Amino acid sequence: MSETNRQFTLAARPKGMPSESDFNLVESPIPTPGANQFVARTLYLSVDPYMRGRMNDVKSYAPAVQLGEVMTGGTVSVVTASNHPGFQVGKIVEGNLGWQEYALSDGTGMRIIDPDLAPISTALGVLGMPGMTAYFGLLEITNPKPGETVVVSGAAGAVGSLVGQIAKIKGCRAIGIAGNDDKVRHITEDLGFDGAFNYKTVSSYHDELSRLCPNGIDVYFDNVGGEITDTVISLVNPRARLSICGQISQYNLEKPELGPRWLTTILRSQVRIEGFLVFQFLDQYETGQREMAQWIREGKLKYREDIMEGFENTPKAFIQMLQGANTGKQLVHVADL
Ligand code: NAP
Ligand code: FER
Repeated sequence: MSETNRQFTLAARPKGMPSESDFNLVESPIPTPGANQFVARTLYLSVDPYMRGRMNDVKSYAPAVQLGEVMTGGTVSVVTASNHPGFQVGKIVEGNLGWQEYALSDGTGMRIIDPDLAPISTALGVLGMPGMTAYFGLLEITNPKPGETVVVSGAAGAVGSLVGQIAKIKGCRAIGIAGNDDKVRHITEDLGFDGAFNYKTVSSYHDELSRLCPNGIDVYFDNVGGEITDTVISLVNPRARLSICGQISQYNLEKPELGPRWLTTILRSQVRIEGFLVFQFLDQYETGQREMAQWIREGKLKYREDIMEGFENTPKAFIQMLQGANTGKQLVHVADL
């Protein structure tokens, strides 16, 4: 075991797409726990689109990461030293301990994971924040009915790949939009989506969506925003429901993009658009996790993890995820148990 802790701190606030120089790799002593504290060693780190927002100096649902501060992020870790009665040495814990190899915690926001129930990495993916986003963002926000057509953008990613499969479980027709041909093949052939297209190579979003959704669009799960979403909205059925989960096409823009005015369509078609933050469903996570785990056991729900090896590659994993290199949930493997 190394004697020093390594951490990634925020070095600069990016303009546009982040670069590796926006992060500093710093070394510090491994912390020692005080009263009612424990130290945990990171095993897996999650890199997520929301982290791009935390790098900006703007107030949102959570405070920005300050320059020089350790980057925020979800982790699965093992307790290595403890003065906390609830978190004994050897326990596997999930929480937000940030981009570092060792972290000090008083247990706030941490939960103990049972490694016998599922691979521990799933606590950051299908049975963690992205999984709950797909589950509640689809089922609670849009209430999809059998026979309806559900379109999801960002369809091969951590959230989107689950949304399409949950739609299928509910008896819907699932159509995905993703950024390369392998992703399109994966979601249709491996995950059972009814159709999909590569938004980077088609000549018309409108023509592809019309072809794949002959009965129109009843539900849209939006991970990306921008022109893809504008086009979906032009094709929605009366009483369609739109779940606004993410707008990743906008996160790295230096100037806000202007789009068409579609509120008349929304009015005439009596469409409901609702944004959500997964944390609003925190008190229902257990239900979601139980049902998702059951679907996995029954073979109805598949998940993929894209794992980058080595703590030092965390910024690279993050940037590549923003650029679309991942299929399924992007993780960083930091250490073995
Ligand atoms: P992810 O989909 O696994 O990874 C991000 C993906 O976004 C990339 O793989 C890339 O795939 C796609 N992308 C990047 N730039 C794009 C662009 N300009 N246009 C279209 N697609 C682009 O990430 P995730 O964790 O599952 O998150 C998906 C979305 O959900 C994000 O917008 C995120 O912010 C949001 N989210 C929201 C909540 C909430 O509480 N509301 C919680 C979790 C996540 P392609 O190859 O397809 O381009
Ligand atoms: C996310 C994207 C955006 C997310 C949260 C937000 C939890 C919230 C943004 C804001 O409050 O500005 O992926 O995940």
